[in-house]
Parts: sequence; C-alpha cells; structure tokens
Amino acid sequence: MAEEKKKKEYNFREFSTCEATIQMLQKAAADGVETAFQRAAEMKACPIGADSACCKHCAMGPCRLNPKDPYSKVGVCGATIDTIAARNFSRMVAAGCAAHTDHGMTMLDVFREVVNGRIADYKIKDEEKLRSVAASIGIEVEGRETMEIAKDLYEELERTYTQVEGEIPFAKRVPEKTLETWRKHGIVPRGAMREIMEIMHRSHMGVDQDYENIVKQCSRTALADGWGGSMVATEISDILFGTPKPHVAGVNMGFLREDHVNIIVHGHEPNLFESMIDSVNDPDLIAKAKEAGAAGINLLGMCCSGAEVLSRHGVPHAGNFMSTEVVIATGAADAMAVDVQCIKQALVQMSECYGTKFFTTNPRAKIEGAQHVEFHEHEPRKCTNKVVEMAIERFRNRPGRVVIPQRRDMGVHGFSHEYINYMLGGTFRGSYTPLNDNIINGRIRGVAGVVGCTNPRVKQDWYHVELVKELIKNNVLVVQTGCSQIALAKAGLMKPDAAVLAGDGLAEVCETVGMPPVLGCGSCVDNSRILIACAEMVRVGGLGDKISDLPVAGAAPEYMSEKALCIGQYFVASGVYTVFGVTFPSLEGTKFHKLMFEGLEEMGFGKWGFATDPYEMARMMIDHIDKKREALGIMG
Ligand code: CUV
Ligand code: SF4
Repeated sequence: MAEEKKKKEYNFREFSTCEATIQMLQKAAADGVETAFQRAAEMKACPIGADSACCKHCAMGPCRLNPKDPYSKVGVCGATIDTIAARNFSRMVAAGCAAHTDHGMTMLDVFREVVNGRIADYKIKDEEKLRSVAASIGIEVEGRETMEIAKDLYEELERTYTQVEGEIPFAKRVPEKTLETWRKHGIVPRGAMREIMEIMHRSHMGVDQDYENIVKQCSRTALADGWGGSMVATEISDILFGTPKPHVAGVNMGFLREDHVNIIVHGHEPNLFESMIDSVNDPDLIAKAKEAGAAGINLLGMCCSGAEVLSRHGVPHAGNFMSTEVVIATGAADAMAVDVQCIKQALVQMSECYGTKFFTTNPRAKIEGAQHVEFHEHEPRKCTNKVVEMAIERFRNRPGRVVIPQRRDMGVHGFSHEYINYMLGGTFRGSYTPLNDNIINGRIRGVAGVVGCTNPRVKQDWYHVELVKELIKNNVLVVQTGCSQIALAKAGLMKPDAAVLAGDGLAEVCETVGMPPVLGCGSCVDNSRILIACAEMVRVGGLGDKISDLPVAGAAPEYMSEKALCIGQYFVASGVYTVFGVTFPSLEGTKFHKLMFEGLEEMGFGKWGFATDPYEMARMMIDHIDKKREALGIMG
C-alpha cells in the first residue's frame, strides 16, 4: 500500500493554475523530487486540529473534544470548546502579530542607527514621507531639520512596541468613531510587546476562560499589528527606501535568464533586499560574473520581500509562496538568499538536488543544513556580496540542465496609500473624479482587499484569480498585497487593459484614470496601506463616519499562515467584513464561532466570513458591500 502511494501519479493541473509552476512540478517529478503539493496530498490535515477542537496547553492533556458534538465533552481541566478554540485562535494571532511587529522592529532598528549616524549603507531617502508620517502623529515639522524630526519620530514609534500604558502612536490615524468603539471595548493597543505578553498569559492553562474576553485581547493584539508593527514596517521602509509609485514591472519565472547569474531573495525584511540590489549593481561583482562567462547578474524576488521591491523598485518577481520550491527545479537559480517567514524547510533539500546555493542570513532564522551568511545592518554588503560571489561560483559550475518556463507577465505595481489617497481625494492632478465620488455615484460599487498566501491544500492561484475577476466584473475595485497580488499579476489583471474584464462603471473609471482594476500595494505588512486608505475614505467624507460604514470587504482565499489570521483579525476589529477560504479554525454552531461570524459585527466591529468557493466568496462580499451602500443611502 505504502509503495503504491509513493508511485502515485498526480495531475499537476489540479495543484495549480500557474503554468510555470505546473511545468516545473512536472520537471521536479521527472527528476524524482517532490514538493509541498505532493506532501499535502499524501498527508491529510488532522480533522480535529483543523476544527480547533484540541488543546495542548498543558500536560493534563493534550485533550481532544468531539468536533461532531463539541459540547459533549470538556478538557481534563474543564475547558469548553469555546475556551479551547478562542485560546488556539488567539495564540495564532499572537504569533502572526509577533512576526509582523518583529519585522517592523528590525526596520525601526535600522532607522534608529541611521538617525544616530551609525549606519552608512542606508539613509533617509524620502524626506517628504518622513515629514508626513511625523505630522500624522502630531510631531511638529514646520521649519525643523530632517534629522530632528527623524529623532522624534523614532522615539515616538518605539512606543508602538514598548509602551505599557496609553495608546499606540498610529491610533491617531484611526477614524474617531472607530477609535471610540475600540475604547468602549477596551481594545486600543498599548504596545505590541505588552499585548502579545498578555494574550500569551491569558491563553495559558487556567487563566482567561471566557471566550468573549479572550477574543477582546485577541483583537487588541491584532490591532497592535495592523495599526502598529505592520504600519511601522511599511512607513519606515518608505522613509528609508522610497515610497512606491505606480510603474510597469514584470512577474513570473521567465525573468530568470539562462545566460545570467540568477539570484533570488525570498523572505520579508527589505533591508536585505536593498543591499542585494546594491551588490548586484557593483561593477566589481559584475566584472567577476562576466569573467565567469555570464552576461550579467540578474536579481529576482519571491513572496513578500519580492512583492515589496516589485512595488517599490520594479525588481522582477519570480513567483509566490507555492512556487518557491519549483523555481529551484529550473536549475537556473544560482543562489537563493532568505531571511525570515514563509521559508519552507524543504528548500534546503531542493537546493541540494539542483546545486542551488541556499543561504539563510538572519540570526532569527537558521535552517539545518543551510549555509548561514549572517546579515548585519551595519555592514550589509558583507553578506550580500558573499552571496553574489557564491552565486557566480555556482554559475561557473552549473551542474545540470537549465529549463526556464518562458512566461513573463507585465503589469502596473506600486500603489502606495499616498497614491491611493490622491485618487480618493481627487487632489491628484485634479484631472478626474475622486474615488469616493465614484463610489457614491455607483460607478464603483465598493472596494475589496484580496490578499494573502497560496496553500497546497487548494489549487494555487485559482481562488485568487476567480474571486478577483468576479469582483471587478461586479464593479468592485480590488486592492492587493502579498502572494495574492502575484497571482493576479501572473493572470494579467494588473494591466490597465484588464479594465475590459471589469463592469461598465469600474471600466469607465479605470479608463479615465488609466489605472488597472486591480491595484497592487506590496507585501503583507503593506496591508497597513489598505487600513490607511480606509481611514482616508472615511475622512474624505460621504461614506459614513467609521470604517465599519464603508462599502468594503476583505478576503484571503488561499491563506495558510498565522500572520494571515492576524491580518484578518485586525481588519475585522477595524470594521471590515473579512472572508477566508481553505479552512477556518472554529466549529460552526459553537458560541465562539457565532461571536466571530456575527457577534463582533453587532458590537460595532467587522466580522468573519468563510467560503471555499470563490464565486460564493465574491457573492458574500458583494452582498455586504450592497448592505453598506443601502445603509448609506447610496443604493442604485
Ligand atoms: Ni508575507 S504570509 S505566504 S509571503 S502572503 Fe505569501 Fe506574504 Fe502569506 Fe507568506
Ligand atoms: Fe486539556 Fe485543559 Fe490542559 Fe488544555 S488546558 S490540555 S483542555 S487540561
């Protein structure tokens, strides 16, 4: 039996709709190498875990309840299904929040060293952005020196993490009425460290055993990510590396070049990537590459690091989360350098098979068997130059055949919130009607954020693409980040031409403005740009006085990470209806589930939705948008 299973032949078209990925899955299989797709097919998810009906928070357990009859049993300590599910969920949110806030912390570390003059390799690139971020949280900017403002901004933003009492600085950006709701329920974040500590404490065995109370702290923790850690990551990155503006850029594996030294950066923190950009442009290293017989050095991104530099600088992007293994099967990846988050341990073995040099670079994320070349922000080029040199070595001795899927998809990327705000407020060149007006007059029905991962438990990219197509067809403008943005870019939806797929109203607006119906905003931390855009929609006026009044919705149809759950929870807590696919860690019919899917909305927040069919997902989001339009009296 086991042998039979091993030999099982897969139809790779069931795994993915990404042609390059399918082609490389075939190649990998022919080479005798398997990926997460096969492993997922062979290892069924644990049904009790998937429903969040088990608890392993202490050694009296692990305890398993019966998902079919969740109230028939309690854990050894007496914990009910609602307590168990709320605690499990909150701990996932805490992990997601920790990931984003730790990333933001790194950016803040770099910023501090720049401000103190202790780093030469990075500088403040976008002074205008520095001033606007500082002003947005009440720092005096008129007539002051850049470095003085920067110093104040650093000190202020540090509170996002370390503050033990009071409200995080970016709470000042939250619409007044939304903030009032948070205050009423006691969920305005103090500092991320405190919120994560508190939720970890409260979800320990024998502490908070009231699911509603647990969910409150869970929301507070999630908000410390969205309006805290993630927002700091985005804003500081813009200040240090430049605020994205729309530009044409390319996505897909066809951007690997057989005659070049190919280097892929995969992970999340842009400082590594920025230095790598410098390294691959270093004339000495280019000369070395040429000496080795290469035409040049070619740099590509993957996952969120990639989405971020795609948006900021137009660096080509090789593929999203479920393409990171198979891209190595091209044989063309001379080196892959990773930092933190979403890095499959299997990449090490994959790299061994194809002779790709694989490097971990971050002291927080080593992988057994991988070569570690540590990245230090004070001497960043030490690490990135070394990676380039090793990549050149590998190019010189490329072991096997190189097969590059010939797919290249061009599109417009780089819609920062500033740029979206221009569109919202209509102040941008004053040449067209602002977005709020177009929502009010009905040309645009509403706005949807479609974001998040890809997941081998579902057909890669298909849900993202079908959902977004359905939304734009129904005149819903789509904003995107992360792996979802890459899925749509590969499907060609980031081109202004894609307006032909939009409904008449949205198509008209796209044509007037010259924008695609799908706006790519960057990486996962850049979901904070969507929050800021929502706040701006409220500020501009005509669409209610809080985020929960807006005709907007969110979705992560193929999510897999704890970060995605945290993002979902901060959107819900901010007032947005948020629909997830794949699986949701709760049991329908339980009190916890009802709270997440209905109760939170009654309390003035957004709420969760769940569907595994992209068309149903679109319908749920559109119904919600219509409900909000009706409440605003802008129906029809
Ligand atoms: Ni941070 S979290 S798979 S890279 S979007 Fe991509 Fe995005 Fe999910 Fe990870
Ligand atoms: Fe079981 Fe309670 Fe311990 Fe969880 S905390 S493992 S439910 S005894």
